Amino acid sequence: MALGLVTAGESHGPALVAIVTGLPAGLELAKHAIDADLRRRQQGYGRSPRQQLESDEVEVLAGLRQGRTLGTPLALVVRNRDHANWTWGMSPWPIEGEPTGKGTKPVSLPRPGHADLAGVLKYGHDDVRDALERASARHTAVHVAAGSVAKALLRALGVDVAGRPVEIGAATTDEGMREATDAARKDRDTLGGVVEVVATGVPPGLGSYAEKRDRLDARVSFALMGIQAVKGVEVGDGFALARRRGTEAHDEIDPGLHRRTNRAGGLEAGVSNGEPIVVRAAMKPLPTLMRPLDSVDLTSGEAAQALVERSDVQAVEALAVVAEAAVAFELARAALEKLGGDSLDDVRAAHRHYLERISTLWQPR
Ligand code: EPS
Repeated sequence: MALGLVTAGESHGPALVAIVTGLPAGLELAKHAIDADLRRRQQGYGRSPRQQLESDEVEVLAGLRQGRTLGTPLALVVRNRDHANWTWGMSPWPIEGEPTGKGTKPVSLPRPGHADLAGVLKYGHDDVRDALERASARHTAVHVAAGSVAKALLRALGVDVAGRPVEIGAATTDEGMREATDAARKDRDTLGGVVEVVATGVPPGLGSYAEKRDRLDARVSFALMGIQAVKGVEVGDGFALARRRGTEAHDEIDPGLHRRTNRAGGLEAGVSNGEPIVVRAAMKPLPTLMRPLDSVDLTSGEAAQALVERSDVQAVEALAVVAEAAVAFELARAALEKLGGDSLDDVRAAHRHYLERISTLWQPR
């Protein structure tokens, strides 16, 4: 069965939920490792006061026994602590009596760049909140939990996946990124940036050139583009390749079948080539602004300023963790397609057998 993921959960609802299907039995998971990834996602210099309210931790409701997967659907939950302030406004069921707490008044001022306007038009909501709650990047928390599980599986195959911010605003050094964040905070503005994810230890031959839906570069790009606020994805040298000549664009093959460069980012023709997989994602500046842009009040139809709310200044460090999770999940899916079995031992045996078969030609560095 293919590795699958479905999630549910609103930003200020009771909890976020993920169900991961298609995991082999016998994979050992550690709660502290998943929680550590959840914490990494919450940290970051530009995060909002919301992060002081949340202290994300995973609960497992199914699919795991004594820390080992059962080969059945794995159900993960991350609770929203902030829900305590929204129990009336975000209650799944109608509550009798006077509205109290947050989220009780309808939102009618859509933010340019958020899902607000499109969501209201598409679903016929009369409260922008009905759209923004699910569109919020809050539910990336549960994607990170699922990605952490995928990373445990990949680790069993010697694959490591790591994400990091490489640009915040236009800054590329740690100090510059901090300064840019401070300057934007002072101006009550927001920033975007670029993150890079590198996967090492990926064997050649994951993915396929046979159909576009099978191409691993397409699948990893899809996984990254599906993350909130991502507006661009690059594989290897990406757009820069378009400006080079062929002799300077490709990666020469040495006698050990390794590459002298890695401009392709470890992916050729949609298939991993044994070099590190290197992908980047570009994030637009966050659309919730303290200095709002022009919009329209949907109740009156009059010109108005967009909704003003607390916001992160930038969440690029968080995106690095979310992007790492997304790439890990897609690589785990591709690895199981090639090496899949009902138990982790089956997967490991298939991995060993495959590496042995190609070993006369190619060996890991
Ligand atoms: C988000 C808005 C902010 C962020 C949130 C994503 O939340 P709030 O509206 O409660 O201030 O903090 O991200 C998280 C809560 C999180 O855990 O990442 C948005 O509109 O996308």
